[in-house]
Amino acid sequence: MLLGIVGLPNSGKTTVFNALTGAQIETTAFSGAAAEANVAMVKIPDPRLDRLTEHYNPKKKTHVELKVMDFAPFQKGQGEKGFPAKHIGDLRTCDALLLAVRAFEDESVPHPEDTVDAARDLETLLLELAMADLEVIERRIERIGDSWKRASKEERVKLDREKEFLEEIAKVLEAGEVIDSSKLDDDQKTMIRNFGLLTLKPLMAAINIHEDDLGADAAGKVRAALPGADLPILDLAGKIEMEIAGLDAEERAEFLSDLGIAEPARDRILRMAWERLGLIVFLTAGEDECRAWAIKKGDNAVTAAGKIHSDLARGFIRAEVAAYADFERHGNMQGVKDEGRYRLEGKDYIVQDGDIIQIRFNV
Ligand SMILES: Nc1nc2c(ncn2[C@@H]2O[C@H](COP(=O)(O)OP(=O)(O)OP(=O)(O)O)[C@@H](O)[C@H]2O)c(=O)[nH]1
Ligand SMILES: [Mg+2]
Repeated sequence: MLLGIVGLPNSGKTTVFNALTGAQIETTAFSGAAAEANVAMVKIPDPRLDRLTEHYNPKKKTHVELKVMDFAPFQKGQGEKGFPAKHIGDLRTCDALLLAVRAFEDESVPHPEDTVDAARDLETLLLELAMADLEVIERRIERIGDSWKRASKEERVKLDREKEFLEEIAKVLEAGEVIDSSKLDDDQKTMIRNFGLLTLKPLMAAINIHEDDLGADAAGKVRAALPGADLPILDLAGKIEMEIAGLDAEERAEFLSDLGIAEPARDRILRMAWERLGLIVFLTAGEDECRAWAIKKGDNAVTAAGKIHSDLARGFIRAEVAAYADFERHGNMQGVKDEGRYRLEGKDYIVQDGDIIQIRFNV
């Protein structure tokens, strides 16, 4: 899973990236459009995995990992061109985007619009994404025109249908609106699957506030100012959160309570991303390895098996399943079995968040 951080120059993208990943990339007031994208892996914290690891004492403990990329800034009003060409490919492969928006006042940090207005900037950013998508759609429409001339009668029918659909989408984007993917049929989804459209990705916004504004509900204000924007919004004091991310656990707890921050932004952002991506976690546990795995909500046992190894999906017989809550209540697996709650499930079983799974297979 790849989460991309995008935003206008000096909005605090790298600051948020550091807060999220614990990296210590330099942040500067000189927005450098030529900068390389920063990349880091984040281990998703999971108390259930910790508990299983304590119990089984395995050789290896493996968290679910999220890859995070901090991109160079969007330049306003330029669509794809406003974005370094070498990054656009990576940006289009992101599974979700975190839009970093500046709300902190600081005279030493220039703002491309000279004034700080988080709602305005978020709106700008959403428009930039739509413009970048529009370019992709228009390029494709042009190419359809070229192919049409050389196409057979049958192919033309197909191309016409595609063109008609893309023109519809272009209209939506031109109006600055978001494509509602829930209204697309499978055929339409297939047509645009490979475009990596930014506005179709799960989007989230992180409003970067000054620490003095903690508790002033900056996110709520942005939400109220943009009633049409359909994305989760949270706020964080980026600069402080970046410092917090560099502390060890004990110092961190103390620091957080001094500031009255209930939960580090890193955890809040990860949870938001998690929900937005529609992911759940299942666990495997044993003396070799305890591991957390991510799958989509609604995936079945065979898909889960395939995550672990393709052989397990191919030769799938049954999944042995225990709910984590049952394991926790008993403190061991034997208790779960004695209670008759250790289950055998078939291929169609829909995996639940926190399931501890062992696959029986035969290849
Ligand atoms: N006061 C204050 N300054 C911040 C905060 N977040 C970021 N800054 C400052 O704003 C400047 C830009 O921060 P970055 O995180 O580098 O912003 P960016 O969006 O990555 O910038 P570019 O990638 O260059 O566009 C730096 O000088 C930061 O110290 C904040 O929450 N409060
Ligand atoms: Mg940066």
